Amino acid sequence: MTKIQTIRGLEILDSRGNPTILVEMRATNGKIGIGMVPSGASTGALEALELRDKDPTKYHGKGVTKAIWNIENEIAPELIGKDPTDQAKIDRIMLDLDGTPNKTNLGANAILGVSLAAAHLSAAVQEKELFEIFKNGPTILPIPMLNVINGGAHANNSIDFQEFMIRPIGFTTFKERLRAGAEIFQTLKKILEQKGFPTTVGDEGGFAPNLSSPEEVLSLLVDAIVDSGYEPGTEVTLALDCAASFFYEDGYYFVGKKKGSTAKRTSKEQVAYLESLVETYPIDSLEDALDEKDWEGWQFLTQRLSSSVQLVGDDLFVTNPALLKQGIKQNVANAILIKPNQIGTLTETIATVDLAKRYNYRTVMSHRSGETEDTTIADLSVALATGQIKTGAPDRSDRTAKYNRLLYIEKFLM
Ligand code: 2PG
Ligand code: MG
Repeated sequence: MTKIQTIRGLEILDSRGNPTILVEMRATNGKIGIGMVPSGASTGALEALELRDKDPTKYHGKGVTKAIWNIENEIAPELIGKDPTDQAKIDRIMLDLDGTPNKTNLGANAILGVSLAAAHLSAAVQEKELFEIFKNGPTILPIPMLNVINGGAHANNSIDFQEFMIRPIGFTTFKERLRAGAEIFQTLKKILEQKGFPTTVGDEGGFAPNLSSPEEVLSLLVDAIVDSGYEPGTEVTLALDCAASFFYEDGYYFVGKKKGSTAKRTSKEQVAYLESLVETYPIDSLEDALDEKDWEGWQFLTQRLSSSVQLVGDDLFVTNPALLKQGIKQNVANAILIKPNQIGTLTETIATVDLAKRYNYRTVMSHRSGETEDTTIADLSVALATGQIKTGAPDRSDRTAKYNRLLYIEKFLM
């Protein structure tokens, strides 16, 4: 049997220029698997722990050498000699070794790096594509959700909502979906230029102009869809990630926080406002529409909107099966964002997708705002048939790497 021979970690940079982890796992037959770990900016409070050095003299405290030490000195001795194709066992050994609910001993970034490297090594050892080793039913190419205007914690502009996405739903192939998205993105750039706005981009590659309100952004997006020759609502819809925790404080949703306004809404008023947006614009998906602690508000939101809109829990569920179970029980949301680094292992990530599907919650595979050239989530979206993926705008290599991998899978591998 081929066995794991070495596991090594390396401090690399993510797309924001902050340190993150690369893990290399080698097998006795010479095959190599490499995984790279992403990092969020608008993180949910209950996410598994991202271990940082907190040494102010290096990388402003964001170094990850302790996590790498854990990989090479705590995790590696337990995994060397084991079967690299047994993902569940590898992940289980790490979970037991860590022994905490939120991976606070070893760090979820250390654990996920190894989990990802093991998956890639498993594919290499079996001479299979990555998506093939995880598939447990029919595979499908996802609908991309392209984040074309960035705000919130992802851009230094005046917009409070974090992500304005386009969803090319009316096409049969991934290639056509991505082409529509890329065309609309280029049209949007022209419209912004014509109106005198800068077309510099935010953390996820979307434009980050100082637009005055969500309504102004949404109108521009509808214009960009129409001017590109597509029909809003049937061919291309809109999605928001409000990332509402960013502007929620003491039970109120602040309106125009980044512009310094102190106007605020109650939870019910915020739901009414979102309803009006959904009625006016072709929006069919709302992520983190309310704060992660506002479960009562979420129940009300779900009652009001779940029959017409996909309500995605991100910070709300943090890819955690226990929190998703609570959501299912309390009739909160109808979809879940899936981010492997929120929970820390691929085995747990897959379990959360399975649970969501069993209860008819829709699933959206997702990147983080701090990314690398690692494209594992593209393969996972196909293998687990999540149906949707969000991995930023159709520009910047950290984002297009995933979209390009999906084009490759569709053309050459399916
Ligand atoms: C989100 C993500 C990814 P971050 O909120 O959905 O777009 O952002 O990685 O900063 O949490
Ligand atoms: Mg989100």
